[in-house]
Amino acid sequence: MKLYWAPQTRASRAIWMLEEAGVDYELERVDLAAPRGEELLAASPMGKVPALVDGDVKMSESAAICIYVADRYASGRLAPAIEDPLRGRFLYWTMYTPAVVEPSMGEKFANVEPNRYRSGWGDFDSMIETWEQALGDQPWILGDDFSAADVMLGSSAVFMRVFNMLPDSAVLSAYADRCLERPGYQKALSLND
Ligand SMILES: N[C@@H](CCC(=O)N[C@@H](CS)C(=O)NCC(=O)O)C(=O)O
Repeated sequence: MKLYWAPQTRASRAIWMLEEAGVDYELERVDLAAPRGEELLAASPMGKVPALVDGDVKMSESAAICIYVADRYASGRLAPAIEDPLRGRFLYWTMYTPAVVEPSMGEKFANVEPNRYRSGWGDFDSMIETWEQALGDQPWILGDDFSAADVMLGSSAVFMRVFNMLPDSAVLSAYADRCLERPGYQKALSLND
């Protein structure tokens, strides 16, 4: 399995995910300033990272990669099985990052006036409030068990902290700390240096 990555990008999520799954993988570093090769473009027609090639599987989008790796290599461990009632919550929260967290963060960062009723992602404040309420006092978004959904959400919480966008929230701050304690995330972050 080959992961196309570049330091300081969303590819860290995919590396963290592969580490959690405990699978063997090879990293192919991408120079984001250079033209992309054929294999990367087959996995990611926009030439973005992360992109994954696993035999005949060629794919991109960090959330999709997390779900794929969890289902294919750690089902029941990092993703509830299809028939598990927690599956719906798992999918919802894995997709929360690209569908809600990132667009509302982008809007806030760019100082765009939000409209929580018109936008599919609501707005930054309702995004945070919904996330905090869902976590409550449980360690992970599905409860006691860490899952691929936490890779997506945890990396977003840490990213927000780095950009001083993480609000004064004890719940999200403790969550970011818990994520940072995971060896797989530490391994992924160490590649950024
Ligand atoms: N929605 C995608 C976003 C991927 C993305 O934007 N990747 C950036 C790095 S964080 C990239 O490859 N940028 C280089 C480019 O667009 O040329 C995901 O979550 O994987």
